[in-house]
Amino acid sequence: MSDNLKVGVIGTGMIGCDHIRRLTQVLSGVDVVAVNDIDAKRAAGAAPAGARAFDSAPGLIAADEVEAVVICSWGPAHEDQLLAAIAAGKPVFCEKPMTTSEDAALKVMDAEVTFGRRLVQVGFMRRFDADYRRLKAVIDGGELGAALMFHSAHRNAAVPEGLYTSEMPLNDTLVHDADIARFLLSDEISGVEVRTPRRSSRGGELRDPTFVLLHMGSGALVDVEISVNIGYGYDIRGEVSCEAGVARLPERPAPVVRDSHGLRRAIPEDWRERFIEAYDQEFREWIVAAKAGGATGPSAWDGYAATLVADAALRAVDSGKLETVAMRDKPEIYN
Ligand code: NAD
Ligand code: ISE
Repeated sequence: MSDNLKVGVIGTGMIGCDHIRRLTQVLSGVDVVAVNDIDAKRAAGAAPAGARAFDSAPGLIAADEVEAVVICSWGPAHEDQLLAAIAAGKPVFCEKPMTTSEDAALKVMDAEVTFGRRLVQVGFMRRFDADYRRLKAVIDGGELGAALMFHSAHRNAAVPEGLYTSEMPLNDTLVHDADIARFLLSDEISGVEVRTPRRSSRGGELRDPTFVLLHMGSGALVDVEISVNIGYGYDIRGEVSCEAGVARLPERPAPVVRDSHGLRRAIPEDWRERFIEAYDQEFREWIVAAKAGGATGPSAWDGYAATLVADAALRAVDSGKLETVAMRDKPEIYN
């Protein structure tokens, strides 16, 4: 009998299929034994050899052959699926955003705290990216002194048709920058301001780009450019200004091309390409933790923090003011 972790994947859209590919073709120690999607045809088409396509997510979560769950459905569906996995005592990897409301995030945390230990890992893959990890090591090393500002740019080439609403740059995209700011600066976010510059004509009615200012507990400031329709590629940038120096993410390795357009390097097309190694590493570490019955890295606490920031950012768009982020006390299982 194989001791591979037997996983069920819920949501077989873009990232669900990409994760099924890495779980079946790239990583070891894991088998995808079950899939589910509200679109049954899509689930059947995505099921790897030997996997069973379930017609309901609760059915997949409860199945005896499923030891751990991977949730890649749309954000609003995550709450019920997470609660079912926790009730079943099964380790669960959930794509971001963990939830789309504070109330839902609190329910997930309460359920996990009642269970008594971590089961939930949230898909903030930047924490597993080697460049971000090295950047954090420089900041934590202390030789640059205290971090004062973090400049983050999060640029998507294009908006997937029908996927984006005006809220999504904040509750779907900003959550990554909020999470990585908390990770890099080892601090919580206490307030959010949002400014909306002149609208790009590329996005039609979409509010794009968006400029966000995150106030950290220490007083450090984080500015975030969210562009979801920039056209030229998927461009993630980050630079931390400290008391005694500045540290930034390196350029991605890519061939340097010289031709009639000049000297240039390719920019990744989308998140799949830019963060391919980070997703692999995130699942490598998750498989080890899930086999031991738990989770590692970004927790439900981190998912809750990001949800609060997205909520505050949405309020800040309307108010034009600094909106406070007030977190509850951190439960012991997240320390
Ligand atoms: P998608 O629309 O391509 O796929 C989502 C799939 O979930 C669809 O097939 C849909 O039918 C299915 N679904 C929706 N509700 C469901 C339910 N209740 N039960 C079962 N299936 C359901 O979207 P996507 O781009 O794959 O995004 C999925 C999730 O992953 C989102 O939360 C998104 O924010 C997140 N995501 C994360 C990253 C990352 O970089 N970490 C990248 C892309 C997407
Ligand atoms: C997508 O859902 C992701 O999570 C990507 O990492 C992010 O860059 C993109 O903006 C989101 O739509």
